[in-house]
Amino acid sequence: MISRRTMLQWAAASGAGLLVPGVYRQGRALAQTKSGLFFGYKPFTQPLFIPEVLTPLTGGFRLNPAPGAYPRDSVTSGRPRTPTRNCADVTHGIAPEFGLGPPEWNSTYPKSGFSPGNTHEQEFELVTEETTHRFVPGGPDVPIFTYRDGTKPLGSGTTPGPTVVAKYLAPVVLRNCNQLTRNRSGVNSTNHDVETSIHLHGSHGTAHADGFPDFYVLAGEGRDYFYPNIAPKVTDPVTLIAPVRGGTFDTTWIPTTLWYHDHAMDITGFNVSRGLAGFYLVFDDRQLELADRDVIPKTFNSGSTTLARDIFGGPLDLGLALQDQRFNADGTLFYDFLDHNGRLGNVFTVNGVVQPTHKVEKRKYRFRILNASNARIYEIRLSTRQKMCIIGTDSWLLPRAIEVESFQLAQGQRHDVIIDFRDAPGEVFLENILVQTDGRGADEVDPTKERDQLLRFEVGGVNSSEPRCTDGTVIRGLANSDPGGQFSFHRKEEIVATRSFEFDRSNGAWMVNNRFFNPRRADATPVLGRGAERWIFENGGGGWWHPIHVHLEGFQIKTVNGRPPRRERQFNSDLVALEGGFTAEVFVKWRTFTGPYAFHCHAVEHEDMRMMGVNDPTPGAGGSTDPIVTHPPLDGVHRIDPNVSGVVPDCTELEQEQRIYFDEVGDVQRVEDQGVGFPDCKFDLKLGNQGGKS
Ligand SMILES: [Cu+2]
Repeated sequence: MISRRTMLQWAAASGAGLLVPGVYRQGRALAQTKSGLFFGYKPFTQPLFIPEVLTPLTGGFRLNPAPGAYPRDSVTSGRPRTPTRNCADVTHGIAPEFGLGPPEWNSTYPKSGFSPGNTHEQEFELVTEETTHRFVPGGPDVPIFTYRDGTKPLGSGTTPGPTVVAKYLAPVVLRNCNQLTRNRSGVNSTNHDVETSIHLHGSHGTAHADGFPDFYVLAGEGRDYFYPNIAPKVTDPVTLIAPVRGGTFDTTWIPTTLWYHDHAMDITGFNVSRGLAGFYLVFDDRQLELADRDVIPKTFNSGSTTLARDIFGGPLDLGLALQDQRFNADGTLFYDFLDHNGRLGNVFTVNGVVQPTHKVEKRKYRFRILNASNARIYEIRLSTRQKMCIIGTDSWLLPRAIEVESFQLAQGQRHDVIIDFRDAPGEVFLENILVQTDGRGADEVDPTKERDQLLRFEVGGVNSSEPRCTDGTVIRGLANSDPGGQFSFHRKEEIVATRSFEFDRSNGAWMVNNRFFNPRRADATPVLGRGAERWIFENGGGGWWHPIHVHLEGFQIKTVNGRPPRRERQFNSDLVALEGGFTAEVFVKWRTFTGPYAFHCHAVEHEDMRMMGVNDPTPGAGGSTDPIVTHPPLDGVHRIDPNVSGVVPDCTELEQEQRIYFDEVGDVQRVEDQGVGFPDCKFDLKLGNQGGKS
């Protein structure tokens, strides 16, 4: 496997410098010059790439074997059969929540009765593969990692990957096949097996399908990701308890703008910077209604949900994934596994294209703007200083739109923005005015000079007469004051627990509450469905920025350094940017699904170097035999429950052969001993004591 650890081991063994060919090169990295020249490229002369919408499998359900019906070695052992390096051997299984009959955790499902088990409504196939990509015309063909629509030909993967368009309350199964194998034919820049794990960032989904860092899709194998596309359960206002089964959903948290990206332990930074990211959009009745009223743009009169794909992910609803890349002199992508501070690029791309241009008409567009960079933070504005109308923050719609001249995006954050090109001049640039010189964090907003122009809009046509999006335009609506409003705040009276997490540097690596990440140790075990919690994130300082992201549930930011955050960050977020020395207080509820889930710094090299914790919400046993209810927490005493995680029971030889796990005690001690990283930590430690720390 290719991993940060392997790199550290090799570097230590060779006295540094021995690194994987094609991945790390020495020498001066190529930069975008002032005049924009990059392999002779004149900026803003190539079109913006718009990912295609991922094709649902048609004609009923075509995944073979069917989700949940995998070949087993024996019925009694329940173990998946020995993998054959064939993707159809879906050895990583599916979430246990998938097969529970008509899923009571979704009381309004099934809607159509479409599936034999009423378990899901759509199937997708997504292949992870390496291919080449031209960042600029006439430039070299550069090996990148891509996601490919499984119904499309080999080698047609893209970055960003295909956009998933899903419907609220319509569960889907996405089968991912990881073709990043060592001996793959075709493009093979690493000559290594590359393990992956897909995180659906901002989703409220099962732990098995959440991209937990070592719930891998091993090279050559597959994994079924079950996405229920629900909102969390409503907490009863009197008992403060959300039911594990049945119940209704908290419409405040209906998901909207998600993105999927790699989350594999140790190598997320490598995998994401190399291309493994895509958009995942969820639509609901509210958004269809907003489209009907032209609050959000549409290409056709929606009227019916069958036209949803003309609205969402279509030409008026564009995902923009912002990245900063670094290239070697030969044009290949530069990645330094020994840089744990943060990979900062010097060439800007939008959807994998260096400084593209996009033709727009004088009308409204919806943009889902995503910071997909590893270390860079952006302050985004339009060159015209025209205001942008924010209708969503991270995964969720705002109750009412907020107009701003600029907004900040830390790594992983999104804003769902309406930009109206009416009255715009013929040329408008999307630009970044935040100055940043290294992985430590942003320096300052500089509105006057050295602006980074990311994307050029070429504006044409005649002014439309659509209604304008303005400050206060009702979007999700406030439950207590807007007719049909769906948004409400977590209340102080609901708080049942407070937890604090300090994010600190330690000998060049990164810690949470003075501990390195261990996937087999829970750092929080909140009781599922019970009230709300106050989580306090403290940045230990040193000037390092740590954008903190939690999985499973979004939170509501109450204060940053004792003050309310920016207006557009006062509602729902899944990430809070902590500048050096900053402290943030957020309210969060843990509902519906048991863990484990990660929470971590989204400066991806920090995350890879272990600035991550495990949150393992548990409903507690309570005498129930329900596999969901009886799941014991990952509290450092209990081992991970295979019924919940979908991993193989008792860490069997299969998993040992694949070297997924490592000894908890051995690993943590070695990390601490070594100071930086884990050069002596091997994957082939004896595994008998896994999870047995007391
Ligand atoms: Cu960090």
